[in-house]
Amino acid sequence: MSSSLLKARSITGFVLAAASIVAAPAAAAPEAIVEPEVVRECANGEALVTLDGTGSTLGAGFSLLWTAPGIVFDDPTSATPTARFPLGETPVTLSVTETPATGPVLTDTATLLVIVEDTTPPAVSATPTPAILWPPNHRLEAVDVEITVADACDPPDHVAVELLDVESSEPDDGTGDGHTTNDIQGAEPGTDDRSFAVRAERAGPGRGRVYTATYRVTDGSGNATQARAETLVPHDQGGGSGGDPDDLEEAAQQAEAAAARAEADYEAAKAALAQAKADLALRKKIAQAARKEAQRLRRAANRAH
Ligand SMILES: [Ca+2]
Ligand SMILES: [Ca+2]
Ligand SMILES: [Ca+2]
Repeated sequence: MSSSLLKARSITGFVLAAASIVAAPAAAAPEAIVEPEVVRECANGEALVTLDGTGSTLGAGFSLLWTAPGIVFDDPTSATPTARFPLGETPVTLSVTETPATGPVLTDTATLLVIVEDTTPPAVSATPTPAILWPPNHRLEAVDVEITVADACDPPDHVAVELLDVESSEPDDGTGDGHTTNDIQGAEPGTDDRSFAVRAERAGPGRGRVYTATYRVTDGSGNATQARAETLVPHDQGGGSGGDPDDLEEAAQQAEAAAARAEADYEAAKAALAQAKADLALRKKIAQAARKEAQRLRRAANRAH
């Protein structure tokens, strides 16, 4: 007995569970055969998919019909129809029907799943305005970040943008940067925050400061890309002239701080030296006292003999 005869069949609207009831000969029974799953990568929200029913019973007296919810096939009666399938899973049914000249109409059906998936993360660029802050006058300056997203599957408004953090390459209040704090303000990590403020300053002895805003952009299928927007506060304007008043002020502050540290070091060394001298004098006194005591004991011993 052919395995196909064990399948449930629909005969002019009645479903029969037992093949033995079907009167048609095994060789003539229709068979619907398809691959159980078809997986395609998404492009612009969908995939163009050509299905394959050529393994089914074909020929004179047999007809095919493909159906799927919301899907329009180019030719639903073809053995190899083509249709656009949306992102996600769509069940498809192939019915193969035999219409003999005489006798009952026999139908066999097979189902498959068309899976359109997005496995590609979005391409992202993050561009800050301004990208360079000058002069380094310690003022807070607004930074706006433009995020451009291109995803193979999702439209730009279907991706999620999240600010992860804004970081400075220098300490908030480091050496030679003007004694200010809260150099990054108005940034809300965890939200789609594309504007914040950063302080236009950098350490005088450094090589310039970089503020880096890091974003994570996630498409509708959970594929994520990180992008960085960097705003630079250069050490100088590249001429190396050193004539910028702010540079001079920074250099003066730096020199003052260095002088203060040297003075403190000197005082500490002097104190340590004084302590060492005092220790030395004390040890000398103890040694002298010990020597005197030793002499006294020796004289006392001589007298006793
Ligand atoms: Ca994608
Ligand atoms: Ca600061
Ligand atoms: Ca903000």
